[in-house]
Amino acid sequence: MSIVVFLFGCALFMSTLSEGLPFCAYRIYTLTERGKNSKTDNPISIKFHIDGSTSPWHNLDSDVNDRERQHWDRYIVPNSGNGHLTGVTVRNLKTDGWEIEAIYVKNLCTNRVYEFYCTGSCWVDSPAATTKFLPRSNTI
Ligand SMILES: [Ca+2]
Ligand SMILES: [Ca+2]
Repeated sequence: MSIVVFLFGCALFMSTLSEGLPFCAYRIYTLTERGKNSKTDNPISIKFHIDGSTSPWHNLDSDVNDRERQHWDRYIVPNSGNGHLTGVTVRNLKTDGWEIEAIYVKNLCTNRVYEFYCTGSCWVDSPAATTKFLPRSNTI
């Protein structure tokens, strides 16, 4: 192994350590709509659709009051492989509805960003619309 490759590997490892992230996590950004009832304080979970298979559910939880009106929130969840994301499904098992404007998912291993924009109604709440599937809008 050359010294350059070794140093690069060390730098990558240290940057991962300094962010406290596992390798190949997904970083998720969500934007809540601006309407009156768009915010929620309910637990929300997400799963990923990747080349025809689906991941387990992952809780979207942070240490702030997240999912407030017109706010971006940021989460980290384990990576589900490096296949292309074709969609995400969002779940809300309680009655305080959440209206989504957009979700971005960045694969920290590949640096690809997948964008999921809501068109039309984009509410998740129980029991009317416990889950909402968002197909991929774009890939950066
Ligand atoms: Ca909230
Ligand atoms: Ca609400």
